[in-house]
Amino acid sequence: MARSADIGIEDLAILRELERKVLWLASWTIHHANYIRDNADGLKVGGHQASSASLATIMTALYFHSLRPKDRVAVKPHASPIYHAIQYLLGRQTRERLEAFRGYKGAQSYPSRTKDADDVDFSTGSVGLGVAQTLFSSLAQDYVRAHGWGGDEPEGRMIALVGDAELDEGNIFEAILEGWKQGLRNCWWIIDYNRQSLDAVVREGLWARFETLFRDFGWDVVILKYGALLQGAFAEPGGDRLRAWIDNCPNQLYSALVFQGGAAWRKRLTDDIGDAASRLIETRSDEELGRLMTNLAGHDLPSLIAAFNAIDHDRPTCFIAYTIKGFGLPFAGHKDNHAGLMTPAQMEAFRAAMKVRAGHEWDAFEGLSIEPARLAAFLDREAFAQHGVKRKARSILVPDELPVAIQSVMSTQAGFGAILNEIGRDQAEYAARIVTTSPDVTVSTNLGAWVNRRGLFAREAMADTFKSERIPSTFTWEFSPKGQHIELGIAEMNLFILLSALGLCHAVAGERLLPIGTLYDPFIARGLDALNYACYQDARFILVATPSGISLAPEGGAHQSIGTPLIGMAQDGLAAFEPAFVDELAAILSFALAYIQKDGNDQPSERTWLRDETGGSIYLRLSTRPIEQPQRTITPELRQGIVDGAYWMRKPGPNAQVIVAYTGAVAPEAIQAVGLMAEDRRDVGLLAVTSADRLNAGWTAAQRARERGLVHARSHVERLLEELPPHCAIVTVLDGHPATLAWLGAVAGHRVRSLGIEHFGQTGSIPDLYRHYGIDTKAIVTAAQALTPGRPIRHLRALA
Ligand SMILES: Cc1ncc(C[n+]2csc(CCOP(=O)(O)OP(=O)(O)O)c2C)c(N)n1
Ligand SMILES: [Mg+2]
Repeated sequence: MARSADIGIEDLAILRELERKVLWLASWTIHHANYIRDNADGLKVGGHQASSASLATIMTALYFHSLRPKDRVAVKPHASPIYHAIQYLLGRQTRERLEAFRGYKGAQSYPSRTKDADDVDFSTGSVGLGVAQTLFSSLAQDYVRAHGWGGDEPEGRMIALVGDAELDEGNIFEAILEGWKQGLRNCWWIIDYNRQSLDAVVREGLWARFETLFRDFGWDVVILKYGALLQGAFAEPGGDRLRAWIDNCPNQLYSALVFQGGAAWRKRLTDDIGDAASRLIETRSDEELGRLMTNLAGHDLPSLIAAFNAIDHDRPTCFIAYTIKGFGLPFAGHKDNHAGLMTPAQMEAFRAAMKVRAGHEWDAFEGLSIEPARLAAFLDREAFAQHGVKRKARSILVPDELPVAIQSVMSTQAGFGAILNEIGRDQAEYAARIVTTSPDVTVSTNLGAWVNRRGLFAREAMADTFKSERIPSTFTWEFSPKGQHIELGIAEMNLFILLSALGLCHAVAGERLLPIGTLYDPFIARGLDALNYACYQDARFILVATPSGISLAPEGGAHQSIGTPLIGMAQDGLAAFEPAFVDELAAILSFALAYIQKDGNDQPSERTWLRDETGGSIYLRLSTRPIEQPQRTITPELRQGIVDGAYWMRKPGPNAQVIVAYTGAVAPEAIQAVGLMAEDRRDVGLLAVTSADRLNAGWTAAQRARERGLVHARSHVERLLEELPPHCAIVTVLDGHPATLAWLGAVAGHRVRSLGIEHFGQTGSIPDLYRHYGIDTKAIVTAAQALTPGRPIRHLRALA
C-alpha cells in the first residue's frame, strides 16, 4: 500500500490521467496503422494491443515518476506502442512517426535504438536478449565506475520489462548465473506476470519457480499481486476467503473471467464463496466487481510506486507484477488476444469512454479532466528528471601502427596474443580503454599475456592463490577493480550480450570502451542472435574468433567451422577480416580500434564505396596454423590494400591465364601453387584477400552508385581485377565455405573455380585434411589446369 510520502495526491491524480492517455495513444497508434493509414482492406497486423496494455500502468509509473537520469530500460518488445506514446507525451516522439507506426520511417514495432528517434536505450524484439542486456549493462557500469570514469552522479539502474513467457528463453538463465558470479548490482527486472504468452495461458504456479530461482541467485524478489482496492476488500468480512479464492484460482479461469467481466465474476464468486463473502459481493455493482477483481498490483499505480520507492539498496531485484493482458481493452484476458485488434466499433466505444473527440485523437491532453497547463508542467519536470542531459563519449586516439615482434613462422592467433601483449605494455590512453572478455577460452585464444599484464576485473580484489603459494604457473589470475579482462563462463550468448553492453557504454554510460571479445570460431553460431542484436543496436566491439576452419586440425573434427566467413559477410554492422599474416593482422587491428569508434555520416568513401566513416563492429577470423611470415615492410599502399580487403601478392602480367585468390591460413598452399604453375601458364597472379566482406560490400555499393548515375564509381575489387584479360580464370581458395569468394568471377566476367570447405568433422593433420577437403596445393593447381587451355602443368604430377 502506498504511503503518503510515496507520491502526492495531486501527482497521483495526474499519473492516473496519464495512464489513461498512454493507453489511448498506444491503442490509437495501432488502430491508425491498421484501419486508417493502410486502407481498410489491407493487411491487419495485431500483436501489440493486448501486450502493450499489460504494461501501461507499470510504464506510466516508471517513466512519469520513478526513473532517474542514469536509469536505462529495456522495454518488452510488444510494449513499443506504449513506449512511443510515453515519449510522445514527453516531447521526444513526433505525431508523424506515430502516424507512420511500423510503416516506412515510422515508429518501430519493437523499440529500436538505431531506427527509432525517441531515445530507445536498448533494442528489443528477439525476446530474452533485452532482458539479459540490462544485466550486462549493469556490469559494464560497474566496470566504468571502478576504473574511475563516469563521474559522481548516482549510478543508474538497469531495468528490464520482462514478459512472463519471455522467461522461457534460456539466455536469461545463462545471464542470471553469470550475474551471480560477477556480483550483479543495480539491476531490476519487472516481470509482466499476465500469465499469457503468444499462443495461450501459461502454466500454473510459474511465479513460485521464478521466486525461488531468483532468490537462489542472490536477487531480492518483490511480489506485486494485489492492488489497493483488493487489499481494502480483504479487510472486509469474508475478505480472507476472497484472497484464498484468488490465490487458488487457475490462470485459465482467472483470464476467462476477466474477459467475461462483472456479471461472470458475480456468478462465480457467489457460487464459490457466496456463503462467507456475500456482503463483499453484493454491495458492489457488476462494474465495481469487475474493477475490483482486475485490480492486480501491476495495474495499481500506488502499489507500484510504493514498491519502486521502497528499494533503497543496490541488490538486483526481481518484481513479479501481476497484470492482465489487454487490461482496459475489450479482449482483456482472452487467451487468443496476443494478435487481437480492436474493431472500429470497439474503438469508437473506447473513444467515447476516453472522451476523445473525432479529429483530436493525437491531442496530448484531449479528454483529460486536469488542466493542460498543470499536465504540461508535470511532463516538463519529469522529462528532465528522467534523463537530465545524456553525455556523448569522445573518441580515443589509436596509433596507426601497432608494434609486434613477428617470428618467422607464426599463426595469426599467436600474432594476436603478441600484439595484445605489446599493447599491454603501452601507457597510452587507448590501451587503458581496451577491455577484453572471453567465455572461458581466454588462455586458449592467446589472451593470457595481456591478462598477465592487465589483470582480471572484479569489484573486489581477489589474489591468485597459486601465485601466493608460489606454485609455478604461466598465467596470473588476479582480480581487481582496475583489471581489464572480464572472464565469463562458457556461455557464448553471454559473451555477445556483454560485448553489446560494453560496446554501448559510450551511449549508455557516456564513457568509451574499446571491447575485444574472443571465442572459438564455430561457437559464433551459439550466440548468433545475440551477435545480430548487438550489431543491430550498433554496439561497437572487436570479435576475435579462433581457431577456425579445418586448420585447427589437431583439435579434432567437432570444432571445425565452415560457414562463419559467410556470417561475416552477411552480418549487417560487422566488418569481417581474415588475415593470413601477422603484419596484416596488426594493420587491421589498428584500423579496427579506430573503426569501432566512428560515428560519421552515411556517405561511402569514393575509393572503396565502403561506409568507413559510419563505422561498426569488427570480426577477425584467425587461425592456429603456424605459417611462414613474409619479410616485408608494410608500405602505406599495402596497408591500405590490407584494410580495403585485398592486394596483389603477385601482380598478374598483361596476358594472365589464371590467378589464384586466397584468404587466410591456406596462404602457403596458394603461394606454392602459383609458383608451380608459373612455368606452364602465362603471367599467373596471386591475390591476397584479407576481407571478402569488405570487397563484396564495396562492389555492390559501387554498382548501385553507377546505377544511380555516378558513372565513375569504382570499388577496390573492380580496380584490382580490371586489367585481367577476359580469358583469365580465377581459382579461389579458403578454409571456409567456397561461396565466400565465388562471386569474384562476376566482378569483371571471369570464369571461376571456388575451392573451400563444404563438409566437416574429419580428424587428421593439416595436410591430411587439406587433401581430404580439396584445398591443398594440388587441388589448386588441378583446378587451374582444368580451367585454362595449354599443356598439362608439369609440377602437378609431383604433388602428393
Ligand atoms: C526469440 C523470439 N522468439 C519468438 C518471438 C515471437 N513472440 C513474440 S511475443 C511472444 C510471446 C510473449 O509472451 P510474453 O513474454 O508473456 O509477453 P506478453 O505478450 O504476454 O506480454 C512470442 C513467442 C520473439 N519475438 N522472439
Ligand atoms: Mg505474458
